[in-house]
Amino acid sequence: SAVRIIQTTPFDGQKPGTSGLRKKVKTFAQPHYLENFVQAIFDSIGEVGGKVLVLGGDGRFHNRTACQTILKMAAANGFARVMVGRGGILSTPAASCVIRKYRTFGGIILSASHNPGGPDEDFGIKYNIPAGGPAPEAVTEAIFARSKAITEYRIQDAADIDLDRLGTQQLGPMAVEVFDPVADYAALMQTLFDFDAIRAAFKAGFGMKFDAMHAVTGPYAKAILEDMLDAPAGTVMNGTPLEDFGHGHPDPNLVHAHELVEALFGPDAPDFGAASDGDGDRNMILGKNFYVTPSDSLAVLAANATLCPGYAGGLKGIARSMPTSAAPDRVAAALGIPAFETPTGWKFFGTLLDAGKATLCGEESFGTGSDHVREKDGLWAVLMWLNVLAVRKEPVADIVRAHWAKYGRNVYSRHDYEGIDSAAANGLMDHLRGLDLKGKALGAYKVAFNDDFAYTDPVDGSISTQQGIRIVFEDGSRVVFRLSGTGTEGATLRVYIEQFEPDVTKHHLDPQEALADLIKIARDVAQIEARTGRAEPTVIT
Ligand code: VG1
Ligand code: CO
Repeated sequence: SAVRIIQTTPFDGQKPGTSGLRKKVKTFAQPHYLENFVQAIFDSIGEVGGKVLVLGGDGRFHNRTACQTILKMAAANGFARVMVGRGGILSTPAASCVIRKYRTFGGIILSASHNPGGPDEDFGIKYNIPAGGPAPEAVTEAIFARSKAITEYRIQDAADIDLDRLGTQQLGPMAVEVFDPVADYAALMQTLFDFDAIRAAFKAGFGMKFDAMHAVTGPYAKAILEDMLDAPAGTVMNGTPLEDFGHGHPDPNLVHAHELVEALFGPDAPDFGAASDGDGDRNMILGKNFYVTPSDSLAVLAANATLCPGYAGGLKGIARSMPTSAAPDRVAAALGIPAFETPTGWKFFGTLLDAGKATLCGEESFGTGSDHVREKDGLWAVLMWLNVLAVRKEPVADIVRAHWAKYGRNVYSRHDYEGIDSAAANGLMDHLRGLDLKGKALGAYKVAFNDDFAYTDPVDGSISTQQGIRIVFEDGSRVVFRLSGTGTEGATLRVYIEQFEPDVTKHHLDPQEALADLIKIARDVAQIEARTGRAEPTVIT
């Protein structure tokens, strides 16, 4: 078979966002669109000749087609071998695991994560570096720059690979190894958690529901929870990956994971509920009639980490994204270990993990993870909770309430205004950026400072600016404003609201009530309704 060199011209807007390039399927399906971006990746990451690449995705519509194209391009660009998950399936954390385990030259992950899938919905692609994590900004900038100058791409003239047949096949001069996407990941989980204790808990009647939301974690959750840990059949709901996620929105939050939420807040609620997103890197944790915010989840896991074999030696540090609540910082202080505050997006945790400065990381957006891989990891978080619950034998709600009683509660909520006009959104951010609020009163709160968050990476010194507007009050409460970098339609404004509550008699309050004054301040100061026409957010988490 021969290599074909195809002439092409650049597309506008192939700039990776918070987590890779995400666009409508229709955009990706245009002739040369995917090819240009893939060639831009191969041109930007150094010599690829003779190297091994990992490939797979969340199984959404266009996943298989894109896999075939990328395999042929990898062959034409000189890769020696590509390891592709069977059926083109590979969760984001499993991709990170496999890249690290087999020391490959990184991998390509096909996912638009929590965004809906289908012919009229979203697709996405990102490159992960040999350490296993999302490419840092220097690399994504190089890929973007290359995408603007591209004139040709290389593709092998060859038949499609059978993605469902395990084993090695030949594609021109390159080997394609179709592998079981679950095995390596499941083996890693076994080294971190006390499977015997979890198995014993299930045997004793501990009840759980896991909602895979028709997305990629289904096969992983069935293999680990039902087959290895003996959870009853049916513990995993919606466990078969579908190209359109069953017309759902595979975002594990109180709004989109409603089937699970109804089960956990219903009359026969099991002890524990969890869900993951399209590509398996997010998690939502529920107890019987109880919702654990992602920020609290990170804090509770950090405080209980030594109950798990993989973390029995203690934690080196805890890292969280800036909009995530400071609950994990309180645990870090109590443990006498450092706490790090990074911009939004998992790529910013990579250097801290590589340098051994942090062991656990998390984001308020249902992302939790550790140094076992370089991505956030939904099922890992669920297993860590299971390990803690199996050892402590207390309800989720009691564990979290006891945590608040000890450390105080960082009352927290995020309000999203989705699909607003981009110009209005940018205008709103410019307006906030122009304010000087220091020392001023907003309602009953006095502003300590306001800024646009900038970050200097403590390991490599790289600087990232304009990472979100913070208004921080003298009592430590704050409101934060960001525009989403993962959406594909208009703009999404995210407003993060946090207040510390040391008084245990107020810990039972609904965050929307407890934060009502700050929520109003945030809306007023940003002029949200006047600028966007929206009186209320579309999603509250
Ligand atoms: C969102 C979240 C962010 C997360 C990112 C990728 O980004 O806020 O915390 O890292 O999604 O998650 P944004 O820019 O839309 O706020 V995933 O599971 O979509 O890969
Ligand atoms: Co995701």
